[in-house]
Amino acid sequence: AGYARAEDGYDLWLRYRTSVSSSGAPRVSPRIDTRSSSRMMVAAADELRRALAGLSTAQVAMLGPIVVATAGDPDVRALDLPLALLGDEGYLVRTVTLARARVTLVTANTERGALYGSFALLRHLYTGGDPRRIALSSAPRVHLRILDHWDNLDGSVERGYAGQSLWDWWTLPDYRDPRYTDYARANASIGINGVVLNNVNASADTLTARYIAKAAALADIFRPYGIKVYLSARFSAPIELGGLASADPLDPRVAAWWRAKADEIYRAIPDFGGFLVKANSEGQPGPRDYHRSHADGANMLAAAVRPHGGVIMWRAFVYADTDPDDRAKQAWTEFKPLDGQFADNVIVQVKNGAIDFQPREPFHPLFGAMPRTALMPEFQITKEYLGQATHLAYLGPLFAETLRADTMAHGSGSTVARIIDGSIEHHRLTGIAGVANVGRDRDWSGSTFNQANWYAFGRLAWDPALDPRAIAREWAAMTFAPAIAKRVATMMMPSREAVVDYMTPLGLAHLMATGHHYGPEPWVSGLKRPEWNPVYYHRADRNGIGFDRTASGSNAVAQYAPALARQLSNPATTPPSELLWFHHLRWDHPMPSGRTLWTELVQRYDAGVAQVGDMRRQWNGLRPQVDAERWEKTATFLDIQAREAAWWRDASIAYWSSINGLPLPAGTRPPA
Ligand code: GCW
Repeated sequence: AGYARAEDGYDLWLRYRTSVSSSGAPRVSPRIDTRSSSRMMVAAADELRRALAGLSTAQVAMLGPIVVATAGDPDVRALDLPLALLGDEGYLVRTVTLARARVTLVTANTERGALYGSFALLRHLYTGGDPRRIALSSAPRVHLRILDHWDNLDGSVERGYAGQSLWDWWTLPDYRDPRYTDYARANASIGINGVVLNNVNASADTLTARYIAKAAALADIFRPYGIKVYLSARFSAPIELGGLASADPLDPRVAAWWRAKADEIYRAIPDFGGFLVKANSEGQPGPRDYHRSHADGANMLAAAVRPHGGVIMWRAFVYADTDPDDRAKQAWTEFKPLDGQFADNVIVQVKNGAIDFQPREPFHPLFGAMPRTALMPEFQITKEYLGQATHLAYLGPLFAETLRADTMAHGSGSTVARIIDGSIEHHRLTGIAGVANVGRDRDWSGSTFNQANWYAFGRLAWDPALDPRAIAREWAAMTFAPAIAKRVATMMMPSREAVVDYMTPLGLAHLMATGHHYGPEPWVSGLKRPEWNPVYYHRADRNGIGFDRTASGSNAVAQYAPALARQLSNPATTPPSELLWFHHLRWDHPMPSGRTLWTELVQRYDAGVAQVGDMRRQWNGLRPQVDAERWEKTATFLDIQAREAAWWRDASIAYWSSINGLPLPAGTRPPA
């Protein structure tokens, strides 16, 4: 006994301590009765035991014995609880009287629901909830809640900023790093039930027997935590691995190769989830290489996994060299005509916005536009365009903004959330994906606050209606301590808007440096393809700035429902936050604030920089309540962010003024 554990962030939000100084050392053993010895129920019991060791003796006494039992248990049946609406993943946790004793009951229709209920109980207790009167109940609104890893077989991670891939392909399948289990615990705690192991820019080797065995080992570790494994499939694998002359989806030999491949995978992984496919985008092979449609390609694969209950997640991120007048229009142009043509075990995966995971994008026009096709949104948890490893940007508000956006496609109130959870279009298959920000760093995500984005993604995938501030508080209570949760959440909430402001305010987008996307390069103009250049996106000249996507320009607004398209066609009825995404306006365009566009733009950059200074000060105030190791790292990262926010502002303003020749608005500090 008696050495201080390093606070290196490894435990994520599963620290199980009620304050920063409490030790988590076992004090009393609560009674835990799981009534089943399945691997899943053993996992639940282990978690409860581990976690309850962090509570005080008094708290454990108030909780009473914990009973984890499914609906079929005679004791549970006798209580006649409202379990019908919980489906096969929901849970109910209640203080009840069983055989004359007060107990905390965790119940559900399935063991998986009971596992989620166990984590919900722990969340309740470690966010300051009362152990005596517990009444929790929830069921997920979305079925497939998936993390997409962009992990390569050589251990690198595309757009990963938290170290090498978690998967050690060299030592798998034999060595089962305990870390894989901790990863599964973290995911199960927030309801994630699927993991795509490899990059969408996929190597065909993933589908060889060697790698299938490795994937099977991971699937086996994840199974007790309710997590299925999926693989990204390279569309041309029948050529590379099968020696066929083509990968034409309508060629029966190609279909037969995929059927045999699926059979082989399911022999090793009986509950394999299915394939994720990036086709005909950024140079990836696909059905268009054979003049077939995306539906032809997806349906051929869907037929291969169908006998086993698998699904195909087919990406709509098509970004091809087809001389686009507006890159934002490509996905809709290619996919909208295919509505109704996809098999019912295909779900089309659509990025939250039409370009590419920018700090802010209007919601993707495909949501609401394909009522006869199951669609799942794809968010990026890793912050490719939002300061990568170091900048603090809490993405809860970004995810929620898309989910709450009103497509108006089926009347007002047809939000993206209600499209994708099936409540409007009645799809059986529903899903939501996030590109993981997890790697081999001790703290998994590269920084403590990046962990919050993994957490928030999982919580919003479970229930897209959750409030991002409440999620931030929950996370902060478990990650630090309930006593400071509110202050930490207050610091987190404006952080994403700060990034928008100092990088790409008022609807600007894609002004990041070429290739790595870190830092400002709005001036780049010489790259081969027009839409590789930032100048393509901002279109600034002496007179004005912004991308005209109305009828006088690319008319991308016409891809939205008519009522919304009308609003977005007029600058006066376009939200200022999306103004320059949809409109090219004069520098002296009057803004609702009364300022000119130029003055407002400069003011936004300043506001972003100021907000970072604010966060830094708030973090100083939290120093006494946070352990030294996590406090120092965050403080240093905030210093980096403060410096780079100013870099973004100064570089951007200097560039814009070199174009418009306008003086800096009064009250602005000139770039240092
Ligand atoms: O965001 C862009 C990234 C690519 C990525 C691509 C995609 C996996 O810059 O690195 O490739 O999108 O989503 O397919």
